[in-house]
Amino acid sequence: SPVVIDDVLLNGTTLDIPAAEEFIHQSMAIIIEDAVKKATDVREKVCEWRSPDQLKELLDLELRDGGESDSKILQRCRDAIRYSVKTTHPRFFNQLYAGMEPYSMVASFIAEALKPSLYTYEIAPVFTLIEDAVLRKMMELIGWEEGGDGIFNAGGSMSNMYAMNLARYNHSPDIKEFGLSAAPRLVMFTSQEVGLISVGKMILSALENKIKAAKSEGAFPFMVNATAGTTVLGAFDPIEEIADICEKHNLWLHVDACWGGAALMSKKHKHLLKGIHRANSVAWNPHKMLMACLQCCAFLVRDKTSLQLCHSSGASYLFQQDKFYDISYDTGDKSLQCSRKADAFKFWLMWKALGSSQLEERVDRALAMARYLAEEIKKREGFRLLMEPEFSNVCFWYIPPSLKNLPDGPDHCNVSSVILQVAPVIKERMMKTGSMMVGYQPHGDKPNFFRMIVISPQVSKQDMDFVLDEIHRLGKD
Ligand code: ABU
Repeated sequence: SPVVIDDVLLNGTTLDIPAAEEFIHQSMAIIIEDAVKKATDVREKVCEWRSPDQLKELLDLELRDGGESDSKILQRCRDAIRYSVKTTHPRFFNQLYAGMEPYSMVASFIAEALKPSLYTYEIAPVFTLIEDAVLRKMMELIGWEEGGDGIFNAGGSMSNMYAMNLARYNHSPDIKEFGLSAAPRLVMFTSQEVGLISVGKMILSALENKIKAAKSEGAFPFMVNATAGTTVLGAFDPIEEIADICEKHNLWLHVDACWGGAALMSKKHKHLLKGIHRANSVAWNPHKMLMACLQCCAFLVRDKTSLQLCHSSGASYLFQQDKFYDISYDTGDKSLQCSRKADAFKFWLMWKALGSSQLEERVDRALAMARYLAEEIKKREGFRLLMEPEFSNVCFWYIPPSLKNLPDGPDHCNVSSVILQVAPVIKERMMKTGSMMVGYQPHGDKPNFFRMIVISPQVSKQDMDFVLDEIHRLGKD
């Protein structure tokens, strides 16, 4: 039958620029008022808590055949902001990120408006060069004098997966062509904080013993993951000594510095990562302590060719070899993703605006604030510090007056198991009043404790005092 094409569909629709402009202006006004000014105002709530069922009803989530008016859509924008957690609020201490970073936010907006994808230079010339410049500067801070390679990607776990891929490829390159059947039984080692073969906080003798034991069982150790700033305790593995062991046994050393990498900006605190220049690869997330907008995650590798060799598949629809420009700038063939956002731009623009000196101050300030909080905890009745903070994670129990005479528990953290119930109850109360957000968790043999993460320079010691007063207020009955 003859092909029939509806002529109306061939006319195209013109974007109504004045209407789009008006809509964008109005939504920007809402963003500035509600998602920037109100969201960072200490007098406002950190969250307006609703249960999933209440929220489903409030948001009217169903997608229908007909579209809605702009005024209705603007109301939907207001509602989305209203019921979201304000992670930029000065009383948000729940995650490994916090605080408002206006330069980075503007960079996000620009990147979203332009919709680049960083697989080829032809699609993202500016952002490709910016990514390259940011990666080079990060490598300089790590101490790789000869440079290296790297890629911004979709998250710290993704960076760690990149590291495992590269380490595995380095050990058994045939894997790329023949799959896992081409590999012997490979074993990697990491600290207890992140599971797998447990060696505590990377106890060096235990690490070496476990490597030898794995070899004697016929397995092939290929990688050690050292952590610089663990998620819960903020602990740092001894990288220099681990590097010695890795060199001795010819193992790939990856440093997960997603959280602690920020200390490299600080003359005072960079000793925490002593030896990181000996790592084969590093994961470092500037969206954490350095406050770039989410997400902003760099994977860096000392060897200049591994990323390309391990991942390249040479898709001919993107990476034509006969292009008219220098195709070494087509970074997508090194990546596991295809589309990739201009995340480095969010870091670059704020770095340009603040300079390294203000980033350094940001780190120093956060660690000083964490130290202040830890000292306050030691002074206050009912509060008990879990350990001296190494970084800006401050972990502690609160023991309400009603429980203070309970006998100590059998574990060495010296708290009764009744304490397990305290943090979840206080957390529920803080969420429902919206006064602040602080995380809690059990960890190993330690029952539920609070984990305060101090990041933003927009918080003061008054905010630290408020947190302790508020925990006491919410938990004292
Ligand atoms: N990448 C782990 C972050 C988890 C947290 O914010 O606690």
